Amino acid sequence: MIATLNRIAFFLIAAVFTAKAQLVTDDFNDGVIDTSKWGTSTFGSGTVTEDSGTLNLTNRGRIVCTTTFPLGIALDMRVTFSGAVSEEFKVVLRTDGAFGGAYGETLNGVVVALRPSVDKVEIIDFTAGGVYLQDVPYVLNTGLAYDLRITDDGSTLNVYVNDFTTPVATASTASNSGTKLSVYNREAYPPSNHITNIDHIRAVAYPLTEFQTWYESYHAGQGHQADPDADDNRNGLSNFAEFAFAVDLLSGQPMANILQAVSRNQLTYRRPKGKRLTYTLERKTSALETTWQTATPVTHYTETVVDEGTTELVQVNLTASPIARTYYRVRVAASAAP
Ligand SMILES: [Ca+2]
Ligand SMILES: [Ca+2]
Ligand SMILES: [Ca+2]
Repeated sequence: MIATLNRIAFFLIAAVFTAKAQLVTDDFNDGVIDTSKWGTSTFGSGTVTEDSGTLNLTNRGRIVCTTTFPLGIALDMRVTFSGAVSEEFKVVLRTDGAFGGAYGETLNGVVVALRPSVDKVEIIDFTAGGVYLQDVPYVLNTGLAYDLRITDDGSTLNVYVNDFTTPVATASTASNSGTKLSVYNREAYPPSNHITNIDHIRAVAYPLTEFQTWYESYHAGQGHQADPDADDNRNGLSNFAEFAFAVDLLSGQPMANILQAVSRNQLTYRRPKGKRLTYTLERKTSALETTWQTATPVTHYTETVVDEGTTELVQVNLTASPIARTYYRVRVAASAAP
């Protein structure tokens, strides 16, 4: 991503760095349970396997994510029930991950239960002693894949199944027993095997970040899975960079239209207004230098910001003595907070 001027004066490079937004992601495709992400355990005749591209919980197979989660998370996964119908599948948030009691179930946390045996979706507060917060009818068939989304802002939980616009169940509770996430089958025993196949599991902090919300505005329901480092429209600019430089995600633009050298001594770029983004002008005077230096205001440049409504145009006027080749780039980073 290099833009050059006539009669080479300087090069312009925009570089974007951002932390991965996803707390955990797994597609279970390599046939080996990733122990850096999942702790597994069983009760009774349960098993946990990774096979045929999914994680498979048979009878009371259980997993606990090794990640420490913030209080608010959004969790996506694809769930398919196979084997015997009598099945209760549980996702536990706000838990310490401990199992116990006579049936080896979660000891605490807020549970989202899918129950094909009775065609219900439930939200149960185990921290409060097993209080049913929601208990709604929902047909769950064996052999069909269900896209499950749970959003938890630390107070209100929404459970979506296939449709990410209208929740199937909603409940609020302040209960909080820990920073872990566990997933398990309740059915513990044969004669028939009760199997839940899990795929495409992803968790992100919730509420969504500004970047994810922006992504959602182009792809309804997909903001949770927005990958800042991906290049959806393959124009050489990461999705996050398109957000940070106020580019239309769908149409895209070449780099030269984003960070522009309007003259030998001025470059401009556009950015969205009012976002928690930090822009830093950096420079180096030789392509052989491996490190960039932060440009110093006044000494190296002055800046004029033109208000354009929802965006602003930043005019960077370079004040350093012209050197045949000085390289500039704008680095942008998102603040940790949304
Ligand atoms: Ca794996
Ligand atoms: Ca898979
Ligand atoms: Ca792109």
